[in-house]
This record gives sequence, structure tokens and C-alpha cells, in this order.
Amino acid sequence: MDKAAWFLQAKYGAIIHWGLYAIPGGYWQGVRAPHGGEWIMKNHPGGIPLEEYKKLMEQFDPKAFDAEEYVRFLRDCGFRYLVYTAKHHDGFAMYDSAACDYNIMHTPYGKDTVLSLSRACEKYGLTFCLYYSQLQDWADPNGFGNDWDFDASKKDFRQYFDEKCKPQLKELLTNYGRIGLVWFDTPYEMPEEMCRELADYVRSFQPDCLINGRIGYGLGDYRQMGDRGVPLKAYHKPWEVPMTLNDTWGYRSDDERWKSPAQVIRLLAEIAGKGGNLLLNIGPDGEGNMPAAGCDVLKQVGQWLKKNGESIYATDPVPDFPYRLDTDFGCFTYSKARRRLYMHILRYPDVPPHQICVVGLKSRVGRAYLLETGEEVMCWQTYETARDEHRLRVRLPYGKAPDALDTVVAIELLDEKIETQEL
Ligand code: H79
Repeated sequence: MDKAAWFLQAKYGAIIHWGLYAIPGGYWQGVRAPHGGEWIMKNHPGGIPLEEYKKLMEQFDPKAFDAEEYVRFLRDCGFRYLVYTAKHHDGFAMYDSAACDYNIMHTPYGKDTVLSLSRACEKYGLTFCLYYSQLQDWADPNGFGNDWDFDASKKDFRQYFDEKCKPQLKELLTNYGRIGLVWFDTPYEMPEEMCRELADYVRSFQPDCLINGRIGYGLGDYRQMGDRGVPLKAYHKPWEVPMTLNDTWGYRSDDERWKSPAQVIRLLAEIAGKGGNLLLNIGPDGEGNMPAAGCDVLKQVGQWLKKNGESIYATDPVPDFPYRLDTDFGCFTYSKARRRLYMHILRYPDVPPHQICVVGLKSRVGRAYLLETGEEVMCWQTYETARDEHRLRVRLPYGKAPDALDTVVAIELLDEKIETQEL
């Protein structure tokens, strides 16, 4: 089986950004650092000296963190895999690392969170994956990025690569069972030979472990879109969009800009329709609490997925048909194996007849029904000779939207192959 098969089917992954930066939560000695909370060490004016930042270790004792509870929650919300920040740019390892002392075992908390999360994922059936910052490391004199504590002209990246990056990856790939994928980030100007060496190194321990596109030079097993970057068109190879649930990755005490459940569902449907995965972030605070308002959004998306998951999981990209819509109803997802097209009605037509007309589908359609209830929906096709248009009309239930977030209409296709019209 193709080693990316699980990834293609998963469609919805969670990423947890958690590290020492969760304690200051965006503010250092009363000064607000802009942008993502996980960048505070570098974004604080002038940079926080490593010796100062390190003192956060003494405060790291997240009483509310419970790996099993986290993962059970994520599973109930519909996530199929979890990516966890084993080491972010700040260089602090959230696991028991023999390769570098700067790790979670030397905090009052003193337990390995990669271990507990990996076990919980195994228990609850999520694929466990790791984020590892391979180039930036603000705690290592030879790592990239910290030029306020260390002289940039004296950096020997090869030394960092051989003495920290590779040994830590070896630990991560040998001590925690199966790793679904390694999520690298910001390769910047890392030379191609080293990227290649790193990819080979990962595969030498776990040949089936996927590597994301941010290894660089197209050496990954799937394409990583930009942070929060949704492509305009379908892409027919494996890909993923990393997305924040508010505006930060690592916890920020002042960030309440949560996406609504409707926004997340729209992203899920749009991304699945284009053949990709949504990797959605949540950043727990320094006590290990996942922000309640964010959890609430995830829960509501999860409830929608329980009823409509068939329209998301294990779907295929919708063939590029330049359908023209007489209403801006939403988008499609599609399953080849199930021979179904799913119409995601994100904006319910508010005037009777509650009808949607889609142009460009040539395949013959059979029955159509609401995915949540099975209730049949009237739908018919016409070919308008004068305009050379294949039209599909769907008549929705009268009144308000059956699902205020996204009413899904499943449309059965009679032909094995879906065919669309060039417009
Ligand atoms: O882990 C999350 C980010 O911390 C990481 N990728 C996601 C998944 C990331 N690292 N770098 N970047 C994203 C892009 C960096 C943008 C920058 Fe900036 C612009 C760095 C300096 C200027 C944003 C603004 C960060 C600091 C200021």
C-alpha cells in the first residue's frame, strides 16, 4: 500500500504547539511581543537572552496537562492525526533527550510529553506525528536564528546538525513507536545535500514515516502549503494546509480571534474538495489548559463531522470542473469509491424555491439526499442546447437550513467516471 494512504484518507489533523513560550503567553516583563506566541524569544525587542529564557524551565509545571484527555478530546472532535512540537525554534525539547539537556525532564514537571502523547494516540487511534525545527534553534550556538546571544559569523551549522539535530531525530524516531510523519519547518538556506541527508536519515529509521514538504527541495512526501495558505485549485498529490484556530500557534493570552465553527467547516470542505488535509492548531497555556473558547469551536466542528464525516474523510479531489453557480452556495467534495458528489451548502438559498443550479456536470446523477438524515432531495438534470450547458438543479427543503453550519447533500452518480464540461 502507498505509504501516504493513511494521510490521504485522514483529511483532518491537529497540531499542538506547546513549549516554554506558553508560560509568558505573548508578554515578556509586561512588554507585548507581536506575532505568534512561540516566537517570543526572538520577537521581544532585542531578543530574550537565552539565560533569561531558560529560567522559564523552573516555572514549567503544567498541572492541567493530561495526554489521554487531550487525545481523547481530539479524537472526539474528529481529528485523525496529531502533530506535536517535540522541539520548536526556541530549541527546548518537550521530551527526554539524551542528546541535549535543555529539555522537559529538567523542569518541575519532569515528564516526557512525547511519550505520553504517543501512547495516548496509540490508545485512541490517532496517528502520532512530530514537529521538529531542523534549522532554527535559538538555544544552540550553532543553530540558526539566535544572533543576540551568539555570534552569527562563528556559527558552524554542520556541528549543530551532527550533534543535536540528527541525534534528537534518532531518539524521536526510535523511542516512541511508529511516527506517522515528521513535520519540518523553515529550511531557509539549508543546503540541498544536507536536506537530502536528513530525509535519508529519517527514512533509515522509519521508511514509512512521511516527511513534509518543508524538508526543502521537493524532497518531502507531500506538499506543504504556506502557513494558512489555501490553494485556489485542486492539487492531485498529497498536501496539507497548516492553519491557526485563532491568530497564533503558541499560546497567547490576548488572542481571542477564534475562527467560528462555520469557518473551520468551510475550510475543511474547501480543502478536502481540492484534495488536501487541514492541519488545525491549538496552543495550550503554561498550565496545560487548552483554551476553552478554542475547544468549544473544535467540539462543534466535531459534532458536525459525526453526522457529515462521510463527505470529508477519504474523499478525492473534485475534478476541475469550472462549474458556474447561480448562487454562491458553497463547494463540493467527492468520493470516487462511493461514486458520490457532496454538495456543501454553506449559504442556504433564503428565498423559495430553495434551489441551486450547477452548470458543468456531465455525469448522470441518480438519487440525492441530505447526508445527516437521509431525507430525499429533488434533483434533476437538463441540457440546454442553445447555451450548450449541462445543468443540475437541486431543490432543498423548504424553510431554514437543516444544518446551520453546512447542510450536505449527497448526490449519487450513475457513471463510474465523473465527467465534467469544459466551459
Ligand atoms: O510553527 C509555526 C511558526 O512558528 C512557524 N511555522 C508555523 C507552523 C514559522 N516559523 N517561521 N515562520 C513561521 C515564518 C516566519 C515569519 C517571520 Fe516573523 C517574519 C519571521 C520574522 C519575520 C513572524 C513575524 C514571526 C516573527 C515576526
